[in-house]
Amino acid sequence: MSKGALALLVRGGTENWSPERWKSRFLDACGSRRVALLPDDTIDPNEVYYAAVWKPAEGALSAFPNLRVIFNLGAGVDALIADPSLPRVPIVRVAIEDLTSRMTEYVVFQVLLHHRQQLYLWTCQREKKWAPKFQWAADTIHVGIMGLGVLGLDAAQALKRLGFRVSGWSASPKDIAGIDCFSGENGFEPFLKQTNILVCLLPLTAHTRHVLNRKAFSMLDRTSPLGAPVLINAGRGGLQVEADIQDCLNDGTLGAATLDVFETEPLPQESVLWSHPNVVVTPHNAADTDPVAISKYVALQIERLEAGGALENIVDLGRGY
Ligand code: NDP
Ligand code: OXD
Repeated sequence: MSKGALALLVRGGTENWSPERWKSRFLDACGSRRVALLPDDTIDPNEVYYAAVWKPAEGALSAFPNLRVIFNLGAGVDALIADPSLPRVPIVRVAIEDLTSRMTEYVVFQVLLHHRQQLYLWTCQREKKWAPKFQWAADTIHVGIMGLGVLGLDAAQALKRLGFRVSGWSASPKDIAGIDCFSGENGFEPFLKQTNILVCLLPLTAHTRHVLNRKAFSMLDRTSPLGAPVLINAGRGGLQVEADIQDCLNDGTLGAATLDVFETEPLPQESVLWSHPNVVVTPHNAADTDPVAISKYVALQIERLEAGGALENIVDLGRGY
C-alpha cells in the first residue's frame, strides 16, 4: 500500500524561507515517503496525504482529495485559515522548544535593550559622549505580556527569573506561579494600568485585530523609572494600528517600540518607522522557524498518527488559533 506523499507549499522570498532548503530537510526527515515541492507536474494529487505549508496560495490545498492533515510551518495560522476553500482536515501548527526559545531570546533581548537604555547609549557612542545615566533595578519595571500561550508563558517565566515584575493577559483565566494573570475584556484595563513594557505575543484573530491602539497605549503605566511606556510586538502586524504607534511615539504616550511585525510586510520603504529614533525594527524574524527541527516534528507527528496515535497542537478553527 502507498505511504502517500507529502506536498510542500512554501512561499519563499527570504533566506530562511528558501523552498529548496525546506525540501532538503523534509527529504532527510521523511525517510522513504515521497516529498514533492510544489509546483510539481509529476505528482498525482490523489497520492498526497499530507501538506506542509507556509502561506500557500488561496485554493492551492483544495487540489488534494485525499489530504489527511495540513502542517503549518509556523506557530501563527492567521494567513492559512483565511483561505475559505481550505480542506476540512486537521491543521497542526508549530509549537516546539526550538521556536519557543528563539522567541524568548528575542523578547528578553528587547526588554533588556529598553530597560538598560541601549538606544540612548548607542546615541552617546555615535557622538563619542561619555554620559552614564542612572540605571534602575529590574524589579522596578512591570512587563505585561499579551498572550500567555506557548510563547508568552516561556518569555514571562524567563523575565521573571531576571527579576522583572511580570503579568500576563489571556483569553481564559490562568493561575501561574509568580505571574500576575489577567484575562478577557474585564482584565484588559487593569492589566494595562500596571504595565510599563507591553509585549505582544497574541495570535491574529477577529478578536485581537488592532488591539494595539492609542486607547490601549493611553492606559499603560507611566510612573516607573522608565517614564513613558514601551511597546514590543512580535505577534502579528494586524494586531497593531501603525498610525497610532507613530502618533503615540511622537506625542510621548509611548516612549519607544520594538516591532518585528507590520501591517504590510516587508515594511514599505516610505514608513517612518524605519528611521524613528525610538523604534527598533526587525524583519519578522523574532523566532525563525528552523527547517531541521520542524521537518522532524512533522515527520514524527505523521509516524505517530499512522501508528494510531493522536496529532498534537491542532488549531481550533472556532477560536482562530
Ligand atoms: P498560543 O496559541 O500558544 O497562545 C496564544 C495566547 O493568546 C493564549 O494565551 C491565548 O489565550 C491568547 N489569546 C488569544 N486570543 C485572545 C484574546 N482575544 N484575548 C486575550 N488573549 C488571547 O500561541 P503561541 O504562543 O504559540 O504564538 C502566539 C503568536 O505568536 C502566533 O499566533 C504568531 O502570530 C506569533 N509568532 C510570531 C513569530 C515571529 O517570528 N514574529 C514566530 C512565532 C509566532 P488562552 O491561553 O486563554 O487560549
Ligand atoms: C510564525 C512566524 O508564526 O514565524 O511561526 O511568524
